Amino acid sequence: MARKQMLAVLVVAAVSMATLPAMARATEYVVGDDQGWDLGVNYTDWVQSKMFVVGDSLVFRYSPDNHNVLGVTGPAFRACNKTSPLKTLQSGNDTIPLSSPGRRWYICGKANHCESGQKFVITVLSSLQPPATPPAPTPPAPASAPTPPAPTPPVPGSSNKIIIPEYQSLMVATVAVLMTFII
Ligand SMILES: [Cu+2]
Repeated sequence: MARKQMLAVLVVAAVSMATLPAMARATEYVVGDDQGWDLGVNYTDWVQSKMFVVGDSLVFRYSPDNHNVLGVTGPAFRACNKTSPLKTLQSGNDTIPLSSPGRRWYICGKANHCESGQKFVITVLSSLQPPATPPAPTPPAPASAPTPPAPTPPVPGSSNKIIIPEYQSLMVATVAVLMTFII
């Protein structure tokens, strides 16, 4: 097969991998999965394995006698401030469409549930492509440097984790193969 044809096939494959998952995807995430929206569920763990994209939705399932859902601002989230939520849901089976990119904060407004950990924050992406790649870790100072680097204090609330989906690894592999043809 001619090299150019080979290249064309690879380009088509790469473009398909980049666009197909984005078009096919519109996921309904049941908050807490089988455990639902309740006390004693680690929502930080639940969020960590997910990637939220515009078009997806959150489904909150809970006993409306015991819980509710408040959509709040970042500061209200951190302080568990329930006095002026942006949105209040209390049916026990609430769906929230994620219609725009950005951060969303949810807490339970009952008793001290928020303080007990019934809360989570998500970042909704505009597409499957992450908005930015995480910065590469700074290499340590060379051994010849006489002074050690000054310790940097951890920045609170800066854990803006970006998950790179599997298909992007495939993309990278495909591009690598492409490069061998071009070079
Ligand atoms: Cu609650």
